[in-house]
Amino acid sequence: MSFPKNFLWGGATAANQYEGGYLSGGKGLASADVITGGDMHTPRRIMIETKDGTRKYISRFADVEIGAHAVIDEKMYYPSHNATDFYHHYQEDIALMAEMGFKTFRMSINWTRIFPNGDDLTANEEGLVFYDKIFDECLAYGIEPLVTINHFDIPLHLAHSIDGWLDRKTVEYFMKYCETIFTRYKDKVKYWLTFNEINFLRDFTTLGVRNASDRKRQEQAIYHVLLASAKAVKMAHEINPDFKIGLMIANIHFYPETCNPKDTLEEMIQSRAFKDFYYDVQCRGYYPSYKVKELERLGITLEKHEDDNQILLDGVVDFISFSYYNSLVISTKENKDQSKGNQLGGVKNPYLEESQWGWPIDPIGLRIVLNKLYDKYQLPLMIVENGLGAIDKIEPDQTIQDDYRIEYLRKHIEQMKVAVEYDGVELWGYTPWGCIDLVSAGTGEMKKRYGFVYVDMDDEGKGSCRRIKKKSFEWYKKVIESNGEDLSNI
Ligand code: BGP
Repeated sequence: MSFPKNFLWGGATAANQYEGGYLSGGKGLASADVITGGDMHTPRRIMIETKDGTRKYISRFADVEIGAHAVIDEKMYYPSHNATDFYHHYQEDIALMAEMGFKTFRMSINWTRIFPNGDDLTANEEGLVFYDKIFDECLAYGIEPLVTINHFDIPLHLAHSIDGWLDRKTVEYFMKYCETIFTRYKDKVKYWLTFNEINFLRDFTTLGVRNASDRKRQEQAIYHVLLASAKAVKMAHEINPDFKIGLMIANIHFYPETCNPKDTLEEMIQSRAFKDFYYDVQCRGYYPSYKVKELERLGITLEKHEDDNQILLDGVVDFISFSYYNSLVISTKENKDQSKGNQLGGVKNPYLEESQWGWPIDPIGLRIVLNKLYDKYQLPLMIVENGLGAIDKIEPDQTIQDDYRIEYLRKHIEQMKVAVEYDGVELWGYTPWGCIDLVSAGTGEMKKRYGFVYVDMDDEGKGSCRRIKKKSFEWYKKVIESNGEDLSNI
């Protein structure tokens, strides 16, 4: 058998794309609640009110003007507000996960459900009770919760009042949030991830920073996030030594376009900037030399406290988790045919097929990623996002024949298997993205679906929210039942 007996098969979600109930139970507004829907051709936007009272929409979230506030435009649809309503469907959804045989369920806690403004003196009990119910429901089925502490948002009040992560006070507010949830769920949750795709945090909606395209502001905010992540690791271990706490990075694999050394060098530079830096800090506990040199060249001196270096060292993670959807090609030549991908694009790869959203499909890339990470850091790994965003069609007999999704997942699991069985990589688990349909982060669409379970909801937020099992539901159930041995289609 290739996968270990206790392999964590499951699925993954995020509060702002799945939960809804955006103001229910005392929840406060988060940055994710002010982002409109969009589609493949229309970017998601936020309405801002500038200091002189002018209101306008912007789509480059790193360019929110200093002093501006995000506001809600009542005429617009905001996907996070109801999302696919896990808030009211959690029992039904967790029962469906249990039916598939899930061993784990990756979900995130909404920071603003616990601290509605971020800087509140006391936690919101109603929010804490909500997650108590979710974890109890999971545990009753023997499903281990895998909790992302922060998934792509920040309390809006912190963004408006102190520019979010730019201000070191946010580290302390975040620590209070961590302490609250670590203590409260000490006996219910064992596996934690600090920040979702920490290498994608760089604008107003994720960092809460206005004018985040200013490198100094961006680097300082990221420094605070990394510090907070390290402090969270240390605190978690103090509260419960059995906690396992991991990092989470968007692992887009980069290939140099040719064997021209210039392409390989460029690939190395871009890999470092995009992801290696974040792995290095969180796995080794210090800023790597190439980053130190880069900051020096940019003339950026980070504001630090005396014991910060020790904090980073003390906060190295227990395991690595990452998302993997696609690879990209890096070239030094300009004007090449472009491909899309998870938030980033690259040069078209002639060897790969692409999804309906233009993301290259590369299962072998996943084996390469698993090996590279394990070789370099020698830490256990978890794949906490992977999957195919596709348009699903309900047939007249109410079935959904998503063979394309089965095919995508099957090919990726095959490569995981080789990495474990043949290469000896230590892999703890696999949680495909959006196991129950949810809103797309990139486009805000509903029609870009990833799930094993269809949710009746459209791009304007209309629908009954009824859950329908897709063909992949039965297939994944069989995969889990056979612990990854039987991957054949049904
Ligand atoms: C990752 C995010 C998820 C998720 C996924 C799929 O970057 O962590 O939140 O949404 O990408 O991307 P999309 O929703 O844009 O298809």
